[in-house]
Amino acid sequence: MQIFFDRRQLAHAPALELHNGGWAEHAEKPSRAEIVCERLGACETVRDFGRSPLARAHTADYLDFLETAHTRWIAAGRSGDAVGYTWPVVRRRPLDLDRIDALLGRYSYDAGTPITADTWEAAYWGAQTALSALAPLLDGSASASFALCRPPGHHAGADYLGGYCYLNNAAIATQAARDAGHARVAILDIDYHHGNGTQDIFWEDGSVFFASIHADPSTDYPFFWGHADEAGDGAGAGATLNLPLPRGTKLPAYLDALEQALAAIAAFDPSLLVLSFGADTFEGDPISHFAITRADYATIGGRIAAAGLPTLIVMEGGYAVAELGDNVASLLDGFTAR
Ligand code: OKP
Ligand code: ZN
Repeated sequence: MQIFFDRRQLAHAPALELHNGGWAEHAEKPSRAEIVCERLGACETVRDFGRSPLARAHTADYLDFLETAHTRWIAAGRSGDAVGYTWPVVRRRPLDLDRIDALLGRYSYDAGTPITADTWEAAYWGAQTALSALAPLLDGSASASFALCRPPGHHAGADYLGGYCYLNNAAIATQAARDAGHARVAILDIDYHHGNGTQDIFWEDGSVFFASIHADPSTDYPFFWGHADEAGDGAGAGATLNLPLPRGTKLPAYLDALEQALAAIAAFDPSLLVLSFGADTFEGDPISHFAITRADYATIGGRIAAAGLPTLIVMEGGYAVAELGDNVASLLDGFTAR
């Protein structure tokens, strides 16, 4: 399997996140990607597809905000990472505000996702990593590839960041595949957390099927999205499938959900699968509560490969850094062995 990685993604290193009422060391560390890269060995060079494929999944004003936010933060006399503190919830309307704190509130939904001086650079190359890994699938020279993306993307919507995510790598690649002629693309999100940003981007899009297996949002982040009754709207009605599972879930119940997701994807009959892969379902993950083992990832990878679709695997979460390389290798080995 071809593996794509770009070291410019490592520059993003937020110091702290607001966690259970205090500022804690940020869980989404550069070493996550470094350790996976070391474990997997040689990586393909990432190409620059420019800004236009990003603007197919995100709004132009959001991209401008993300690119300039930290500069504006410094210009406002601040230091360190930029984080919002006021979010427009009640009777929101499209006010044209200039103050950086207002913009942070407008373009984000949580306080766990700081913007550093290097966030744009890292996120930009994360998106290019996904697009580069998609390329061999589009020209038919490969049937599967792995985009080692960081920071993750699946919580980022068309015009907002959140959940450690800034640019939605999987959504950008999915839309690029649509634009390259794939009539129907399926996204399977197996990160521990619901991929609310991806779901939102394709909510009314009947040409993209979004299936997600994740921790029940009644108990886990992101709380407000990922409930079983969320199924899409308009032309996308029925093209979203949410399979929330309880804390403590082990492989057998997980595989039942996976079979359900894969059956729905098969019925949708896509020509490409994008797998949003978070290894935070791991039993030893510090911020999550499933009980998937390293060996289980090979089983899961094999089962997904059996769907027989050209597959772009995009890295999302996974915070047990010491075990992350082995867990990712296990899923990729299980996928290719099939
Ligand atoms: C990103 B991905 C407070 C808890 C917020 C955010 C989890 C984001 C996970 N700091 N947790 O889906 O792995
Ligand atoms: Zn996650």
